[in-house]
Amino acid sequence: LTLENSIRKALQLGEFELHYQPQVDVLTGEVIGTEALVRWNHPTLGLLPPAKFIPIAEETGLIVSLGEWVLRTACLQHQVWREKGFAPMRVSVNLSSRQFSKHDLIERIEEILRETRIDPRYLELEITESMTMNVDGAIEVLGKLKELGMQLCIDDFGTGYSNLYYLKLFSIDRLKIDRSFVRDIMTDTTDADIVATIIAMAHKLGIGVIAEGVEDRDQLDFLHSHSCHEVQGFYYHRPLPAAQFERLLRKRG
Ligand code: G
Ligand code: G
Ligand code: MN
Ligand code: NA
Repeated sequence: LTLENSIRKALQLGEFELHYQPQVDVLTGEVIGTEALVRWNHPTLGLLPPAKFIPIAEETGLIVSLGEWVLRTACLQHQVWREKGFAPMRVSVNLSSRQFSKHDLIERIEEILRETRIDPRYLELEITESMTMNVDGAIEVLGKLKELGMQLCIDDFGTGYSNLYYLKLFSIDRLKIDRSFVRDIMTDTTDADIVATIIAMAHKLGIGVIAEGVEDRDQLDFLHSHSCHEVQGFYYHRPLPAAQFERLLRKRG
């Protein structure tokens, strides 16, 4: 079986699952959102991280079906948590460039919104800077996604070919500072300056900013002192299976 065919089969057999990494408000300690991250629960190899299968899924185009499964599953999970009485929170889903360039992206997303009945205000799509550069009509697509009522986040911000033009068009809700900058924030003054500048720019533009890859207290203090109040990272929580994420919500009740 080629890896391509195994992925196809895994989709049919329901071997993929989502883990949820909490996003925390530094000021209150509250979980304010969650990023859905796909894993492959492989029958013989165990739980495989995205790096093991996303590249092939991208190359073969299977990422489109996988991405739709991810989006639908995250929306359904959000609805389950709502029904269980938890305060509704933002759920972020990664969009691949292949998905972003599909001509029927908007229709497919509309269908998933209708089907799952999620309030789109709680759904955030994470896109990367390069996606907005490489796709013809990217600004229009972003505009249509906004019209559907969803939030848009630029993932890995600062690592791609930045196109600040789309920030000017107000279609972006949040910048996610790439973890490569956060990692060396305490030892590399350039990284520290870049992070401080991204935060300041987001505040000036009136858009949200979240830091990913926060692993220790010093990084957290730096971000806090520069008024970045949303963080995601191992310092607080790793990505968790849905049941464990739910336990966390209960504990924090
Ligand atoms: O979960 P982990 O930190 O190992 O994720 C590694 C990479 O895989 C990240 O860059 C993340 O954006 C990507 N990834 C995780 N889940 C998805 C998904 O559902 N769709 C896409 N396109 N990428 C994902
Ligand atoms: O590229 P993307 O932003 O979607 O990546 C999310 C990935 O980052 C997930 O695979 C997740 O496991 C990983 N991640 C989340 N928090 C941390 C962290 O604090 N440190 C490191 N090294 N990786 C993290
Ligand atoms: Mn992401
Ligand atoms: Na990222």
